[in-house]
Amino acid sequence: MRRVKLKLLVAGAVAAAVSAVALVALPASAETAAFTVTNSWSTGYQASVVVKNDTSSTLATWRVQLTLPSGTTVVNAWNTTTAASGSTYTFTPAGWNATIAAGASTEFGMIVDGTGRPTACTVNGAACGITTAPTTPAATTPTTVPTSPSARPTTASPTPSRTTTPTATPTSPPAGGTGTPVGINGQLRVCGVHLCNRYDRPIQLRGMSTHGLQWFANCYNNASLDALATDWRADLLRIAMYVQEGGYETDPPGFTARVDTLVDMAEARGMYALIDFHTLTPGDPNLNLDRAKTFFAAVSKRNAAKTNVIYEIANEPNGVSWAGIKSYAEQVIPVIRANDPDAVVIVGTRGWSSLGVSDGSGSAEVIANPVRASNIMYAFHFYAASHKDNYRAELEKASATLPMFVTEFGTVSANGGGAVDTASTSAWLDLLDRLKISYANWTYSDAGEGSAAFRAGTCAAGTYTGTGVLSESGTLLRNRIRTADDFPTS
Ligand code: IDC
Repeated sequence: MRRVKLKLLVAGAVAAAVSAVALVALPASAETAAFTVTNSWSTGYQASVVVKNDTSSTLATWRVQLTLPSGTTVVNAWNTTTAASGSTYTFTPAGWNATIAAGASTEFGMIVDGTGRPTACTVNGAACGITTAPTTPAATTPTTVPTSPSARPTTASPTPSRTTTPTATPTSPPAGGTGTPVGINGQLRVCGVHLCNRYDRPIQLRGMSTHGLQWFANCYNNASLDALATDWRADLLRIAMYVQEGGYETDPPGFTARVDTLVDMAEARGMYALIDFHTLTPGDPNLNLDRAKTFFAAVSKRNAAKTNVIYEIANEPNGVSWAGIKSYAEQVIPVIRANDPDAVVIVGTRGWSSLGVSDGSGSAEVIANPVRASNIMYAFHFYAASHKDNYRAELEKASATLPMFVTEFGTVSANGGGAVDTASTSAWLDLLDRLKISYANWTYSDAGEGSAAFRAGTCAAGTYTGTGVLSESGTLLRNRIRTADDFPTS
C-alpha cells in the first residue's frame, strides 16, 4: 500500500478565528490531500479538497474518504463523484480528473450542512489521523459571519442524495393566492438536475419573456400581466433587461426600479419572476462585470425575502470561452448569495446559450468544469426554425447531468423574425415537457417580428386577452402554456 500523508488546513474568515490547524506526520513522498474550509456560516460551510501527487510517477486515480460527526452532512459536491455510507463520504474522480501527473494536483469542493469538521479521513485507502478542528465556536456570533459579498458563502442545496424529509409546511405566505404557481410551489431550489418545489418535487415552469424593457415599456402593465397570469395561465415572467442598446447602462437606477416593479407585479399574480441581465452585444459578460455586480447586489437585496425570484446572470454569452463565463459566474453568484442565499441562479452558456453547440463545442466542457456554486442551473436557448435535431440531442444529453432551464426560445428564426416553424417548435416543447425543463418564450410583446406573441399595435390598444390579439406564435404558445400544470404537493 502506498504511504500517504494528509494535511488538514482550515482557513476562511470564521475558521481563522479558531486557528484550527492539524498536521499529521508525513512521509517524504506520497499523495496528499488538503481539506480547507473556504467559507463558513452559522449552519454550514463550504470546503475544498486538493489532492496532490507528490510522487515522481503518475497517479492513476484517487479516493478520499471523510467521516463527519452526527448532524453534519455533505449536501452538494462538485468536480467529484460522491457516495455516502452512514456518516462516511467517499469522493472519487468526476470522470476527467482521475489521473494526476507527478507533481500535479486536482481539486474538488463541497457544501456541508452542519458545523462539524471531519473526524476521520483516508486518502487512497490509507488511514490518516486528524486532529479535529473545533466546531467553529466563533460562527455562532453574527459578527463573525462574512459580510462582504465576495466572502459570503453559497447555501446548501438539495441533491439526489438528500436524505431529509421534504417539508410540507410552507415557510412563507403564498404569493398571489394559494392556487397560483408561487402559492403552490413556494421557494424553488435545484434538486439533482431538476427545478424542485417546496415539496422537493420536480416541476416545470412555462411562461413568457418580455422584449427589451427600453423599447416595449407600454406592453408591461396591470392588464397585460393579468392576461399572462389568468388568460395564459403562465407560471413565469422573464424580465429581459438589456444592458446595452439603450438599456441598463444608460440609467442604472431607473432600470433597476423597473425590474423591481415587474417582480412585484409578477408576485402579486403568483408568477415567478426571472430577472434577466440581458447581455448580448458585447458577448463577453466580463465586460459588464462591474455593472452586473452593482445590479445584482441591488435586486438581490431588495427582493431577498420574496419566494418568486430567479436570477439569470448573463443572457447569451458569445465570443467568449466557457472558462470566461465560469469566471464571471463565480464572481457574480456570491454577490447574489450574500443577500438572497436560497434563490436559484441561472448561468448562460457559450455560443448564445447553446451549451456551446453554435460555437462548434458542446456540454462536455461544462460538465468537465462546472461553476463552483450550489443551487444553480444552466441556460439553453433555441430558435425553432434555426436550431433542430443536433441542438435537441445536445440538450437532452446535457440534461442528464446538468440542471437546465430554457430561459429563452423562439418559434421562428434566430434573428427573431421569419415564419413560425410549427413542427420544430412542437418537437422542442414536447422534449421540454418530457424532460421537465422550464421555459420562457421570446416575446410577450407586439414587436413587428414573427417571434412576438401579439399583433402590432396591441399594447397601445390595451387589450391582451383572448386569441384575437395574438400572432401565430402567440396562439401556439398560449395554447401550450394554458394547459394544466403538474405541480405535486406531496
Ligand atoms: C432581438 C429582438 C429584436 C432586437 C434585437 C436587438 O427580437 O427586436 O432588435 O434583439 O439586439 C436572442 C437574444 C434576443 C434577440 C433574439 C432575436 O437573446 O435579444 O432579440 N435572440 O434575435 N438570441 C437569439 C435570438
